[in-house]
Amino acid sequence: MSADSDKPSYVLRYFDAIGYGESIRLLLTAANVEWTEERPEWPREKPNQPFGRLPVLIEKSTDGSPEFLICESGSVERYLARTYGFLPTDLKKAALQEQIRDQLIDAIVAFTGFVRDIHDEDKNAKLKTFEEMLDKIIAIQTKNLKSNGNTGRLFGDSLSYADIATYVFFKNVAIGFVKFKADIADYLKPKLTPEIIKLISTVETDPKLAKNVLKSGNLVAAISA
Ligand SMILES: N[C@@H](CCC(=O)N[C@@H](CS)C(=O)NCC(=O)O)C(=O)O
Repeated sequence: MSADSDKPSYVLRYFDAIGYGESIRLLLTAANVEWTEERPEWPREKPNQPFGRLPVLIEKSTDGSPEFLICESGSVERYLARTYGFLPTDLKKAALQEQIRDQLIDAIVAFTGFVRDIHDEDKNAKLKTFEEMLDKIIAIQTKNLKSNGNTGRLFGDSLSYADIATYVFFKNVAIGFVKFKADIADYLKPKLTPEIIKLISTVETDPKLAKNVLKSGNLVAAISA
């Protein structure tokens, strides 16, 4: 399916990692817009970014209006999700999806604390915090998936922002975090419920995402191996 030429095109500036870039990649893919990726030389390019960090998204319109630059992954994701219909226009319904993403990011930040801490005692305490958050996330998401009829979707019957954010969270944990904690997938796998496994497989096989979803790794394979 070719991208629509009346839609803006995009450049995503990010590192070669799942991290905070993958939900943006998948939203751009699902939106069926033209986009490319740029890997700035780091840290040389750091001072040239709006907030000094990545990701940064550049939107190029088709009507000659100036480029629109936006950073902070959550803001970028919501901008795209709202623009291309992966978040509902109803503010309350949208907030229910946004809260899911924010809880997931808290767990990512907790894991980053574990990675950065060099003191064993603190390090283990941070890992425990991450693990507790992970348990909570799995329990909440499983309940949400059950109340949506166990269809592999968190809301309604089509791909949503919350589905993408949740899929990317588990991709970060099972594939992205391996280089910091080699046994993380073994730790995660027994905790995953059938409802979450179904969400992962539903997102990974969604035709809208087919072009790019496997480039950062096959999550279904990673959690079933
Ligand atoms: N709150 C920011 C965090 C962004 C962030 O931590 N970016 C990291 C990469 S994942 C970065 O740019 N690191 C390089 C640096 O800080 O110099 C967001 O959500 O976009």
